[in-house]
Amino acid sequence: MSQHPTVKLDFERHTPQEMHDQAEHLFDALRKRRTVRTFSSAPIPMDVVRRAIHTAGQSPSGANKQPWTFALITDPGVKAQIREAAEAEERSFYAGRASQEWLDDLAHLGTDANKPFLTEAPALIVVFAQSRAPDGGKHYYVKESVGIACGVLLAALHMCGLATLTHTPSPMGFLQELLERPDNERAYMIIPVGYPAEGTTVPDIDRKPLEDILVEFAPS
Ligand code: IYR
Repeated sequence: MSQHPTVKLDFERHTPQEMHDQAEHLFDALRKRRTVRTFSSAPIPMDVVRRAIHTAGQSPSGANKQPWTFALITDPGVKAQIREAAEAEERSFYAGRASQEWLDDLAHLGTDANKPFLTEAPALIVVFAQSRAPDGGKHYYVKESVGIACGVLLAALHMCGLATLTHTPSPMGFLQELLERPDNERAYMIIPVGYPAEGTTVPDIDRKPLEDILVEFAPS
């Protein structure tokens, strides 16, 4: 007998038709998710955002340590401070820290050191990764765990009708200081959330076809 407590798995079997329909529905929905860089300042339902964060918190993590903290910022003064510090880092990135190859790879996105979305989006979620537990206990696979939670969060917000952007000014040390996070936390990603501004355009890019991302090993 196992020594650890268990509960019965809550798992629903779907019919093959339901499975197929759901797979198509998710593909169609998620292929439409695009990174948005121009946000309306219109208010968004914050209970939806909090629920999406709670959904992200259901993600798997190393030893179930759940090594994440989500800072939700709607205060215009704090957003302005984040923008100012992020733009300072980005100016040094674009003016020399980035290699020419990196800048060339970014050229088609049209990004630069100006980050108006950090003040225009009604909400910013700063995701922090906890290198250790607050009591000093060990955490495992922190980057993998927090990456999964961010993916779930982006998908949840998108499925709820909210646009997002994954922003990673580098380095992000200023966020730990500005948001007064403890020493075991490091900023992992900033996710501005809102409705796209009227007339928003996005780069005309493709996603790789399945053949380019899948290798199969099936019985012959
Ligand atoms: N952090 C910079 C640069 C940047 C880097 C990558 I990789 C991108 O996909 C997009 C931007 C910025 O936010 O402008």
